[in-house]
Amino acid sequence: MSRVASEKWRSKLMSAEDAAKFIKPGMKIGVSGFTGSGYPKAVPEALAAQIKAAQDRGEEFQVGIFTGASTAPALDGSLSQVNGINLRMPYQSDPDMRKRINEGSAEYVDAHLSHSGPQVCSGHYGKMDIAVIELTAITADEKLIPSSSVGNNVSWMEAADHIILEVNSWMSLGLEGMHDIWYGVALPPNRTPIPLTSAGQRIGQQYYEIPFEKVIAVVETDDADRNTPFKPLDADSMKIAGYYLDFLENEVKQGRLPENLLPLQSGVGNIANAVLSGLLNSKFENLTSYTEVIQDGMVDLIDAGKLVAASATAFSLGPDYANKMNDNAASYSKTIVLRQQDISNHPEPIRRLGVLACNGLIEADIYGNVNSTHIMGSRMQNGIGGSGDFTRNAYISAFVTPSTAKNGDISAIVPMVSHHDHTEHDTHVIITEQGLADVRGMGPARRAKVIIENCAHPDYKDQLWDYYNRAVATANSQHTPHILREALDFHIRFLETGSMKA
Ligand code: 0RQ
Repeated sequence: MSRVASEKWRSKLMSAEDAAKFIKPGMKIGVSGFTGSGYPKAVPEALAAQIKAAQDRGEEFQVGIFTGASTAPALDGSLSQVNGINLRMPYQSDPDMRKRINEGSAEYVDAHLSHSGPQVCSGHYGKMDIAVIELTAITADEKLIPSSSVGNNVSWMEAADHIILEVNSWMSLGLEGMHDIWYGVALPPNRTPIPLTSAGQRIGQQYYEIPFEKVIAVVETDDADRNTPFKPLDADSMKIAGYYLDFLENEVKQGRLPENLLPLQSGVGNIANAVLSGLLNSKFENLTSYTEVIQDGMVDLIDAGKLVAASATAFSLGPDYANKMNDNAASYSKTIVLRQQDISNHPEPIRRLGVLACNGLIEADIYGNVNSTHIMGSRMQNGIGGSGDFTRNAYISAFVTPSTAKNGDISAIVPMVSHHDHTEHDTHVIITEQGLADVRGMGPARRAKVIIENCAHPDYKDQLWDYYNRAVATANSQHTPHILREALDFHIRFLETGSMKA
């Protein structure tokens, strides 16, 4: 049976190829999709084919692509392969997209995820032309059921002149009821408080409200989300997770955290997943989470009855877990709430709830400044994503990373980060497989000592101590000792010799 049950909405049905014809060169397109879930599966590929055909005729054809966060080969991949994107925001992790960004053929605006929707709605990027949004179903009584991510969909549908809907029958009908769409978000000066006082609370409605007259096409699809399997847990990830869990246990023991902790935010990647699996075997009960994505480890925690409320904006599941979610979505929706990203990542609830943030990094410096986005100061990896939203506003903000990269030739702890995403003010705890640095309540001198001693790899400790001690000994030594002429020597050495080792 068709997922577009309403006769009225069926009148807009057409092929992806015909729908993509509405998209013209230079348009700005707001697309659904967040960490590989809930992105449109057919129109972007049809658009990529039309761009390629136009280019073959010698015509220029590029568009601006605005998403929730990262998408999939069918979207970022297909459009970047034909060099069809001239502007991209706010987050990506696709190899082809990354290549276009770094070669300069696509302009990339690496925005905080919580800012991205409101910035577009308030016109920072000019007019948005078309929103392309995936749904689970349109019911006979015209209910529009969101799919596996909410992301910026509400903002895009509000900002865009026209809307194309993809209705994907791969999505479980059990998702109905999992979403919490709050139409109270407004731009200043009309903003009101977000009435959220617990992670699992529902403040809105289950369905989107979309003005029928704005919809120019409805396309039917039947295609799985991108389901990238997590790598099996390695020894270092498990060590890092172990340090973090010991830290949390001690915070409870010291009376600084309640026994069921505070809502957890867990960044992307394997270490974050190792933390979640560590929680599974821990003594913590009645946990909650207020985060961006529902990962495999959270599903296990829900199954074990340990995670009692989970708020996010999207799924980011491996293939087995995506199937499990599809089979049991109705039951999981008792625990999981999917919200729009300007609520899931909003500083106000994050600060109010006292979220415990745990995010990955590329490099941290001896004072706690963090680079999450750039390799060797220049090359964009993914983007800041939600890491800034959470770390700036968390109750306790932890960063996790292996102490080295590239087979040990790069130290993740450096004298000065080559790009700044999170400042020392936002870093409370840094953890590597070497150990944990709890730098709360410490000034720069103590921070440097704890970070070098507890987190740096033994191959780099002497080099870091040497830098620090000489910085302290310079005539210029003040609050945060640096030798500016040498602060990036680790990076320069890697670029020149292929290793940061002296
Ligand atoms: O390169 O792919 O060429 O092998 O960077 O590194 O170790 O696979 O790390 O997947 O955990 O990602 C910060 C990028 C870490 C991620 C970052 C190289 C390394 C590899 C990736 P290859 P890993 P992870 C809220 C949170 C921003 C968004 C965010 C990220 C590649 O966590 O995108 O936090 N964060 N959202 O070899 C040179 C170094 C390096 C390095 C790693 N120091 N120098 N290269 N690499 N360290 C989201 C939610 O709430 C879900």
